[in-house]
Order: sequence, then structure tokens, then C-alpha cells
Amino acid sequence: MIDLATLTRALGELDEEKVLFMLNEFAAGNPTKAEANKAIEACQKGMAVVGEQFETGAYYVGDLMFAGEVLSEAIKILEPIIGSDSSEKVGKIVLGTVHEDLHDIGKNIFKSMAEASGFEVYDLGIDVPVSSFVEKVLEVKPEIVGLSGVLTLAIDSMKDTIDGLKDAGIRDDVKVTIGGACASYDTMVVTGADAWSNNAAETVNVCLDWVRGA
Ligand code: B12
Repeated sequence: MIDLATLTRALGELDEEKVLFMLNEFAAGNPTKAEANKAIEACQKGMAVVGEQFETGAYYVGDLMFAGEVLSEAIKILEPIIGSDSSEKVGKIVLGTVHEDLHDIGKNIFKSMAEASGFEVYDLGIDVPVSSFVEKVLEVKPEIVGLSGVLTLAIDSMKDTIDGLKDAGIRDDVKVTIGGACASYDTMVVTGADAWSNNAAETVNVCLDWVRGA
């Protein structure tokens, strides 16, 4: 198993070479999905360190961008382990990063994991207006809507989006889960969502329970 603390530190220090070397070695050892999930959690912690360094002024926006690129490369290595598409379809999810938020790496991880569990995912991308969510829900009639966001202002955007579903008369036709660094129990209550998540793997199981009627 990969040394998770070292992986977190390497990402926090933006040591691209070390992060990719460690993950390539890890992937070559045929890890399980659960082990790959642990590696993703370690990367997520590394990104939190990057965020803290940005807040203290030690890192700049360029460093955030570089961290995003390194993490995207890292996830590419892990994707075949966490997400080979399942042929049996279990349900539909309309997913997107809410308006004014451009962060998408966590959303993309959730998408891969949900697809691997058999969901058809309609990914609307980033900075998604309320109207696009409403139109897609009316069009594909999913069981679940996933709203991603990491900025504090994304909480308002999530609330707008759920209010938009209410105004269109379709809020009760779907379960809504919010996810990303801004998601918490309180955020779930404020936005009117049904669930919240800082961990994509756990929430895929919640989604499976929803479509199975558990
Ligand atoms: C990389 C990064 C960027 C990259 C994003 C690249 C990309 N393609 O996404 C770039 C450079 C573009 C960027 C820009 C900015 N960023 Co930024 N960024 C980050 C950073 C370092 C990492 C985010 C990340 O990828 N985390 C790793 C992923 C894996 O974690 P995650 O998103 O939480 O996802 C996991 C779960 O939450 C869950 N999940 C995620 N989405 C969903 C959805 C559903 C439905 C479900 C079920 C689950 C789920 O699954 C994932 C795996 O488990 C964070 C720091 C942090 N602590 O997060 C700052 C951070 C989010 N950024 C911040 C800021 C301030 C900015 C900028 C304003 C900077 C600027 N001055 O320009 C801009 C804003 C642009 C915008 N309008 O969105 C702040 C936000 C502060 C706040 N509270 O609002 C943070 C917290 C840094 C900080 N500590 O100051 N950023």
C-alpha cells in the first residue's frame, strides 16, 4: 500500500514528480478500489494543504492552477482502478458545478465513481446556470441531481439551483446531493438538499440506496 502521509505531503509541496511516481508505482501493484479511494482521500488532504498555503500567502493563484493540473494527472492514473464503466445501468444523475464556481476535479471524481457503479451521468460542466439544471432534469428525468461546489459563494448558487427546481415543480421528483469543500450538514439544511458529501465514494453508496428504494 502507498504511504498516504507521504503522498499528502508531496502534493501539498507541489512535488509533481514524486506524486506521479508514487501513484504509478501504486497502480502497477494492482490495488483494490478501496485502496485507490484512500489514495484519493490523501490527495484531497494534500489539496487542502495547498489551499491553506494559498490563504497564508505562501502560494499564489498560479500554484493553485498547478496543483489542479497535478491532481488531474494523478486522478488519470487512479481512474482505471476506481471507475471502469459498469454495463448494467442502475439510474441517472444530472451533475454539475454550480454557477460562479469553476472547480471541477472533485465533481469529475464523483462522476467516475458513479459511472463505475452503473449510473448514467449527465455532466453539465462548470459554472452551470440554474436554467441548465432545470432543462436537463426535465429532459432526462434523473432520480438524482448532484451539485458540486467548493467556494463559499457556491452555497448560494446551490440554494438558487434547488429553488429553481422547486419553481419548475420538479424538486420532489429527484433527490439532491451537494458535494465539495463547501458542503456540510449546515449547508445541506440551508440549501434544502437531501444529502451532502466531502467523500465521493461514500455518496455513491447513498445514491445506490436511493435508486434501490432503501
Ligand atoms: C485546485 C484549486 C483551484 C483550481 C481549480 C482547478 C479545477 N479544474 O478544479 C483553480 C486554479 C482554477 C482555482 C481557482 C480559484 N480558487 Co481554488 N482551490 C483549489 C484547491 C487547492 C483544490 C480544490 C480541489 O480540487 N480539491 C480536491 C478535490 C478532490 O476535493 P473536492 O473538490 O472537495 O472533491 C471531493 C469531495 O468533496 C467530493 N465531491 C466534490 N464534488 C462533488 C459533487 C457531488 C454531487 C458529490 C456527491 C461529491 C462531490 O468528491 C471529491 C472526492 O471525494 C482548493 C483548496 C481546497 N481545500 O479544496 C482551493 C479553493 C477552493 N480555491 C479558493 C479560491 C479563493 C479560488 C479563487 C477565487 C482564486 C482566485 N483568486 O482566483 C479561484 C476561483 C475560481 C472560481 N470562480 O471558481 C479557496 C476558496 C475559498 C472559499 N471558501 O470560498 C480555496 C478553498 C483555497 C483557500 N483555502 O483559500 N482553484
